[in-house]
Amino acid sequence: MYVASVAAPGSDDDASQPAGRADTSTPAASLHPGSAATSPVHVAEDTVERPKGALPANPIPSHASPSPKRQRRQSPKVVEPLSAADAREIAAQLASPSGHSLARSGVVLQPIDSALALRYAHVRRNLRNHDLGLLGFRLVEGQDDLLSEQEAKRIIAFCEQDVEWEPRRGAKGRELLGTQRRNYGVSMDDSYRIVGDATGLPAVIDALGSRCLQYCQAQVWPYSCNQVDQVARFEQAYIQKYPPGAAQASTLGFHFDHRTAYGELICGVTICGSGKLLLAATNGGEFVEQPERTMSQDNVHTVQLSPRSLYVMTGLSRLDLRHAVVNDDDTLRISITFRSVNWDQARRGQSKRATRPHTTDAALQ
Ligand SMILES: O=C(O)CCC(=O)C(=O)O
Repeated sequence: MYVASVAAPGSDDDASQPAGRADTSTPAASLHPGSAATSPVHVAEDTVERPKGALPANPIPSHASPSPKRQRRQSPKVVEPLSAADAREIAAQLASPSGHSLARSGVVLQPIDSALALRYAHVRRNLRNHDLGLLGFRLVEGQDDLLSEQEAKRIIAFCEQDVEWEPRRGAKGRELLGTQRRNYGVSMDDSYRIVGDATGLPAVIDALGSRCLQYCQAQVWPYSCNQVDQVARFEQAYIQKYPPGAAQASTLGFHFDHRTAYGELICGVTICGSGKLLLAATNGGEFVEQPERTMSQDNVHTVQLSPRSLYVMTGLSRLDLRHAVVNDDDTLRISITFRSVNWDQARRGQSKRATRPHTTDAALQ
């Protein structure tokens, strides 16, 4: 059992809190079962020594009649840990059409029963200490058959020769200086709406995407909402370069990959370099401002990425948490993000504007 200070769902846990802002809610317990904080916290009685007969300076102890708000903060409640069944239930609600719209407005926990909402709110506030596996996330490292060193070199050589790199674009098409990206396959406009049809991926990129998909389809994904084995192929490969050093351009701000236009399964491969993937229920932006501070927050989970690793997002890590990237290493990072497309959904918001590769940041919903 865990003990947490209780906040009304949708308050300090609200998804609208920016990552750069410290989470001021202070849970009274860690997530480690069996720690000292696993039993309810007792507020100490008045222990100040007074001369015999003297009244306390304030005869009414300050905690005797707290305001309802204070009372709520001061009385910790026992919070059960999030179970596998809970994680699946919340993810399933999010994947349903109404759950999705609730997620967009940041009140995802409202319709879920309150005990479950409380457990999940606790997880979101303490994501740093939480097992992301339960939220449908997986990191795969050291799998040469997915991406060998030789193959990585081939992909880098292909990118260097063939790729027309361009900067990402932020609000109103503004170029985000120092950023570099290239999109293959399904095209997007800067608002992340799909433009036109699939065009296919270059063979060397497609081969990597197929291996990632095959790998995923050979695994069990108990916390995904949609069947991973129903994904036919990845139709988009989005390549990005992150210069070293945690400068602004070495980061990608918190965002969702569009949650209806793209399939639930997202595969991210670090072709070279390393860096960090951040997950949080938080607001987005074009860059991660103050990366160190952001990564030290309790509500942010940071995953160290190694060269040639693959991360996979499904379930809550995909549908409820935003992700961001920080390359705070001293080498260039090149990544490829593979996505499948839900064509019915994607066409609904299809843009009539001119075709232009998208910016991932514009995917903020
Ligand atoms: O570089 C990465 O691994 C992440 C890229 C990403 O989040 C995106 O393209 O949406």
